[in-house]
Amino acid sequence: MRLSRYFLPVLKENPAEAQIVSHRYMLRAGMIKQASAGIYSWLPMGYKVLRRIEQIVHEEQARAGHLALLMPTIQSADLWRESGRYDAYGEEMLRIKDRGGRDMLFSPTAEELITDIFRAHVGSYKDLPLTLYQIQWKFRDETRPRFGVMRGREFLMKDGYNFDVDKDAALHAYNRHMVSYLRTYERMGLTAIPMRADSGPIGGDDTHEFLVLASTGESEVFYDEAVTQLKLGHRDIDYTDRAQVAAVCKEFTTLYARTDETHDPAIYERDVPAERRKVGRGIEVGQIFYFGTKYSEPMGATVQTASGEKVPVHMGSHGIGVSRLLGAIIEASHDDKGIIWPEGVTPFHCGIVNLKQGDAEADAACEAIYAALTALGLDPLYDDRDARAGEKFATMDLIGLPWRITVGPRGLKNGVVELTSRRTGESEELPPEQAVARIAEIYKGI
Ligand code: P5A
Repeated sequence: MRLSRYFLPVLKENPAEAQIVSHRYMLRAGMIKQASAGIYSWLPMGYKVLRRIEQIVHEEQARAGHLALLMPTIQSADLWRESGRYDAYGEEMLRIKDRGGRDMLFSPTAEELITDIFRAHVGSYKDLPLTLYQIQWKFRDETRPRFGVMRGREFLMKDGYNFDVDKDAALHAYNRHMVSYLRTYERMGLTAIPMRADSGPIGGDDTHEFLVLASTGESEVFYDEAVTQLKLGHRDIDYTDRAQVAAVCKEFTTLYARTDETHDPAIYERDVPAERRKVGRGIEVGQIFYFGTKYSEPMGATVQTASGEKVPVHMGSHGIGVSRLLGAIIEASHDDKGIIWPEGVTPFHCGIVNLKQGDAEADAACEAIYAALTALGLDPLYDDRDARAGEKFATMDLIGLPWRITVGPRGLKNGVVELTSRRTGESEELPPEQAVARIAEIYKGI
């Protein structure tokens, strides 16, 4: 993409309404625009990152054997009356009447709708295990929408639902989600710590939240410092192997890590050596639940077991805050000049800065680098504007592309361009072809 043809409405001034850094940078980098309280339009670069995040979620869900579908945002109140949640959900639910006076709602979550799909089409244990998920907009009329996409009213969620014949199988689904979520967040450059949590209006006793440590997080967290060192890495995990998956979960949940809802000072002091006891704040980027037959029983979603018995199906649900993740990633990865995108989610793989637009040699070198990167399947952003070098650097730093190739007449005289890491600020001079090869190498396998 050429910046002169792109729509990147960068703001020079700090927007007064933004209280935290991710909100400030998302507005300044022209990624989002508020439409009304807690509701945003996604401008091209913001939308691009959102889609990158969605893609990683889809890839990791497919790896775990889960199937994507899409359900409507507007649902009938009748289904929610069957589960008993229509009255229980409260003010957060946006209630709507259609022209016929029927009660409708904008889905804050979709346990009822998925249970209705299940009961209509599945009746035998032979069709299980089954996990269906979607990435779809949700609406929750939060009392205090704030911090931009972090706590929106309309927000994008990945919501998944597992159906299993008994509790053991459903707990394997729970564990499988935990492991696949760990991999999902790691690919986005995040350390998200599973912490035992409260289940709230979704229900059930078994639930973990995934928290990214950040001083601006909304939850207070208590953890063993050693938990921040755990990594899944490139381990090859067989998601159908119950023992293997359970062992990984044990590894990630044995050390103490709790939110203020579940914190137990006595256990904390007993189990964590004093020098490793940490208190901080965290951003909740996901939550998984096992709630058994809470929905299947009242809604009559049953399966026939191998012995011919008809039993309510065992379920859980699992959510990732897809739009919230943009804010969480920026909170975890930025400096005072702007965003620093992890390679896994960056909107463009690298920037190309032409220090002297209009200089025949510099223009030709930039064009050649742009063409070479594009031919390798990479997506560069070429700042081809007729602007001062300082302005170009400031824009690149703000929008946070992890790599920048700087091209100017002086370097070209010696046959070199400059390759700069946004994260470390370190630069290296090398011939243009080598700069291209290095970028290609960096993104191999990401
Ligand atoms: C799990 C999927 C559920 O709703 N039902 C279906 C279960 N879980 S949850 O924890 O309530 O939400 C899942 C994740 O969505 C994000 N989230 C939000 N993101 C932005 N703005 C909001 N107002 C908001 N509310 C929830 C969180 O990341 C949460 O973990």
